[in-house]
Amino acid sequence: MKENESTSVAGQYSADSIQVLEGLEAVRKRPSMYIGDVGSRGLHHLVYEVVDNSIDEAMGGYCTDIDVTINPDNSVTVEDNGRGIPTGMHEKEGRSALEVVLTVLHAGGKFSKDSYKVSGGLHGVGVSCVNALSAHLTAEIHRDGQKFIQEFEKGIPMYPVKVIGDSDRTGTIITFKPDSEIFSASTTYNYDILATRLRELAYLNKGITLTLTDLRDNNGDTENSNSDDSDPTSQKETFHSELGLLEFVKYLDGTREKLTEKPIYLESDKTGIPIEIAMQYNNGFSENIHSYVNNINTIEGGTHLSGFRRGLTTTLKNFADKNGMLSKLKFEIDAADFREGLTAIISVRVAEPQFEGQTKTKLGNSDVMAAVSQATTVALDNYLEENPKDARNIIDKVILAATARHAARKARELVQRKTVMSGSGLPGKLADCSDRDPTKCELFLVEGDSAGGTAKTGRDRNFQAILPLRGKILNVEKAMEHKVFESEEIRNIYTALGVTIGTEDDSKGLNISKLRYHKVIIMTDADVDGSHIDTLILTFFFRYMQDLIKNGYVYIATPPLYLVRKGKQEQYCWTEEDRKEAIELIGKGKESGLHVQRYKGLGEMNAIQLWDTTMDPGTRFLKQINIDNAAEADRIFSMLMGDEVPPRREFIETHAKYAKIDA
Ligand code: 0RA
Repeated sequence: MKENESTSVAGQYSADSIQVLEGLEAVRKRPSMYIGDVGSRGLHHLVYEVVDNSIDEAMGGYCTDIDVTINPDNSVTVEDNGRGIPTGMHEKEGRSALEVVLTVLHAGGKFSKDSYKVSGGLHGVGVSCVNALSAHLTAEIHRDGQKFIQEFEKGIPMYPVKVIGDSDRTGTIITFKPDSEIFSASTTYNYDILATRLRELAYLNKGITLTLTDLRDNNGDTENSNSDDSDPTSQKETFHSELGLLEFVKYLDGTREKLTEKPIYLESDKTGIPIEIAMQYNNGFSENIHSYVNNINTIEGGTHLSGFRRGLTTTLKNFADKNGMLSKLKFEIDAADFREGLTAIISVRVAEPQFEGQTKTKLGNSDVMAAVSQATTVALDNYLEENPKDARNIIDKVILAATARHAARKARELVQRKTVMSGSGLPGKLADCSDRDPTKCELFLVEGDSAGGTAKTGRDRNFQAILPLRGKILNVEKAMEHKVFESEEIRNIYTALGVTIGTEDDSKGLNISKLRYHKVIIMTDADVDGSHIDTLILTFFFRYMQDLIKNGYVYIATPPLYLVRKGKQEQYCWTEEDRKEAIELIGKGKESGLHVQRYKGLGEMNAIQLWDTTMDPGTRFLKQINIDNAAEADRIFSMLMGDEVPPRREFIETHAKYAKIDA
């Protein structure tokens, strides 16, 4: 926060105005520095930024409802029933407090106590950033019995705040339209992305009611909104949680078989650091711990996560020892064994969080470690004493995990050993490329040997390598670890990629520093089987090589669905709309005389066609896989690939319009 030492009021005003313009310009020049990127993430981040301010107001106890609306023109309105941003004249700045909040970078803290605001990192850059990156922004304030309004263009006020009527309520209503000059790829909001975040916020901030309403005709799921057969129904959801993380864990673990009657839940504020934790064991094999600091998902973990792990391990170990439950065990239990099949959420509020790590999502504050560890120990100890049956189930699960891990050790070593490989140490089935610079190289994981053969012929062997996979790989969601490492297909993937794992008991010590390709492209048929294989491979990457996804190295190739041809004229089509367009263009609207070929699989294309449509970097479409929301991704994978069938059907039915289902 700047301290301005100007003497005259007028002088100060103009100096501040210049600073405002410079500030806005800085944001518009390097938007990524403030909101991460100008792609889909950055676009959605604008909404989170505005909602965060309303959440702060709610955390202070002044606001109960936050309504987010996606308007027909893809602008977004965030409305709350808080006190309303103050509209009075701000003496020192020579303009209203509202204008200061909306135009001065990091001004938020000037007026509110801002106790759990985040300094640095992605969040907490302030509404002024949203304003700077919006073609238009309207602030409507209800306060002191009046209704105020002020509008902005690219962050610059169109006029000072003015009264436009009376009001019998209080609150803030911000409507902004992202600037397409900044978000040049797309300014179309995705309902599901916003819904997932608002749901998460409802669980993280119990008691608050958040709603999401989509007023667009087609709910934003197509870029070309000119189709006239769109369904004009609006979509609306309400998110509210009375029990907070307790309900969040139930939601995330909905389809898994639980080991305890209900989640273990704790809330504590003993050390001045508010801590909320919910955890539940299931009979699965993965560890799903999600941690948050001031509502931000700390995907790189940090001191709060370490504290939780330490508390969990020592408490369970002491309890088991004390009750003689480990006496029969002939080997050491590893810390990871205490977390197999555990779903947990840790949420802490830290006044001055220090964020470290590559993506600034790793908490560094050292005092948080002991606070979380202690809170975990106290709550877990009580729970185990009071629920002996659950305690027995948990310890049995830990012993099972330890035994399986012990057995898996050999299998893990198999991955590292050069058994199924050719002289080069690479899998015999791999057709490698000649370039050795990983940043230039691509590996295609191809469904089936026959398509693999076509891809080998069609590729550019300088930088494209091919690894054919035999049909469906193992469903790792349902398999114990040693089965995974015993699978030949999966071992081939490890060795082809040059990715290694710790052969010690901590199997998750993934090492991708020798990764041989920075694009790993899954290429399967454009049918139901192909989608299933995509999901199986993605599940494997998500559970065993998550760093690959996080670094943006994983892609899905998109082969075309049709070829429309007449004489020498031909056009490949990826969607139904493409096909209609091609018929319009080549056949002048008539299908007679046209040859329309439906591609059911990669095998129907020859090598040249496969290169032209799916492999040539100049013309192909690659879908990059990213994890927008780790908790939701975890839930979806457990549901799609786990053993409970009914929820899977429900998911496919409700998402049928997204799923590619063959007629
Ligand atoms: C500063 C002071 C006061 C309220 C707010 C900020 C405020 C900001 C936002 C942003 C979105 N919704 C908001 N609601 C409130 C209140 C000061 C007072 O009334 O004493």
